[in-house]
Amino acid sequence: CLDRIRNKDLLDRVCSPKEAAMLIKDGMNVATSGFTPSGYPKAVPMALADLVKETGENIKINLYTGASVGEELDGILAKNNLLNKRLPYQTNESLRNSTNNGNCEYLDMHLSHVPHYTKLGFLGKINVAIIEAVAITEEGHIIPSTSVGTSPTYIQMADKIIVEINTSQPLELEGMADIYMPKKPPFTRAIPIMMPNDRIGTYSIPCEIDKIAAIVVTDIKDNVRPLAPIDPISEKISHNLIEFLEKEVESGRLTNELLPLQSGVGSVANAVLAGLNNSSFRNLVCYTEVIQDSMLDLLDSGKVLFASGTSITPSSEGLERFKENIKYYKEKIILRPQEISNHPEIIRRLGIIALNTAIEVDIYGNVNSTHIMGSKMMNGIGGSGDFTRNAYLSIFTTPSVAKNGAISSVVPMVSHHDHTEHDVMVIITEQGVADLRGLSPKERAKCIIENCSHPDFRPLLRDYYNHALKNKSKHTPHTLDKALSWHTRFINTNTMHVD
Ligand code: 0RQ
Repeated sequence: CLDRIRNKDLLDRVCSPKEAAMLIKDGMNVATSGFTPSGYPKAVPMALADLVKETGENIKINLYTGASVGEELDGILAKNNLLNKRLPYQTNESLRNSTNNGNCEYLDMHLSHVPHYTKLGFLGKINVAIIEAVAITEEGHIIPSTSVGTSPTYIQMADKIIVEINTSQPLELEGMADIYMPKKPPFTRAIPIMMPNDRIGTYSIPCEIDKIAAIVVTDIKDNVRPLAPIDPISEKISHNLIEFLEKEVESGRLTNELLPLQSGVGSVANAVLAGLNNSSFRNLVCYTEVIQDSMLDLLDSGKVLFASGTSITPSSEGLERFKENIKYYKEKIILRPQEISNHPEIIRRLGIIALNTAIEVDIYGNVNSTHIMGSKMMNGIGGSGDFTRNAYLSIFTTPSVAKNGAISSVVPMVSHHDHTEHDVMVIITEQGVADLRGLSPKERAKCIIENCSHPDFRPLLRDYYNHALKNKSKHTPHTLDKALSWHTRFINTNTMHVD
């Protein structure tokens, strides 16, 4: 154990998950490590749920994480009704249900805002932080596992820290993280990342040793999410994206090496990245949040030379591959705090190509990435807003229809706004590409309808637009009582098609 807990004085703080869970009380703000089911604590939250079952105590906490975490944290706590509030991003079905049926408040935040809000005290005091680690150093500093997320800030701001040493996470992860913590605003200094592979910090997260209240040793593996197999629609989207980027190269606006790439989460994003492997682009670099399977493939093939992110979250097979070749990947991957991976200053400076997925887009280029039919939360905005607004080139992909063709992903007006028309440069579906740069609202509407909508819905979209054009105000033509009628039609009849 001494290779994992390197300060002998800390050994007497090793305890059972149950003893550690007893530090968590009703009403506390509990912050954890974890970013996309990766590197999140598992033993202590499960013990907390057991403890509550055993004692019948009424405990509800506010849970702050880096981003989505797995079943052993979000799932177990949501199922046992232990969550009062949750932020900033999630992908867990039980938590999604709990949020949508009103049992748990959910605050969907830009991921770069989380460390910022925490430092400034906007989220209240952090009573306890639970952090998964591969080891604690002699000084009491924490070596994170497969994600860094908001852990540095949570550790800095928490009253007490519970460390979960996870022995299923290889010790060789040490050296992959680059921990740099900007000073509290206002009047902060420039963050000295000039190139995506710049290292500017330390391998471990600074931690006041006396704040470590409990250490739990576990070997529970991350409950990584399976990715859907790449389907023909995603392949076509990927093909359209590559063709668009090739035209950018031809026009001289990009070179064959493109620019640092950011890619979002989910099956479509994974397929889009996978397509790059067969493209003519070379020597690519990624400055992103999440490193999924397709990124490992790109690193293996040499197509991508280097990737900076805040978490590694491959499928279970991908995770085994990662662990087997960890020495190789350590030279090619840097994990940064999400404060740095998602920082607007760096995204703008590096000139990033941001690739994210929409749930729906509207004819003027507004994007909804989070809500189904305006009210039902899917996952959350994650880092897509951080990257989109500050990108060199912001691109959204989506299949043109959802739910077996019953729903058009191109609608007159989005039922929820995440990314506004001001931030969205390019929309790509399997039907084609809408390049919105420099276009006015009316020009955008024609471009999106004609290039991106599904032929089954295109005449209806043209009808909507032409009808709206007859109104007095012609800058962004809308007929307000019809703008959301496609959604209400779906809610009432299970389809957006008109009889
Ligand atoms: O639901 O599984 O119940 O059928 O939405 O859709 O097509 O499987 O796509 O897995 O790529 O996820 C936007 C949700 C896409 C994801 C989103 C339904 C569809 C299905 C999922 P079912 P697909 P994906 C970096 C950036 C926001 C955060 C982000 C996401 C389900 O990419 O969460 O980008 N993005 N972060 O049926 C009704 C529509 C629909 C629809 C799809 N128009 N209407 N339902 N669906 N379109 C990462 C981080 O920040 C951590």
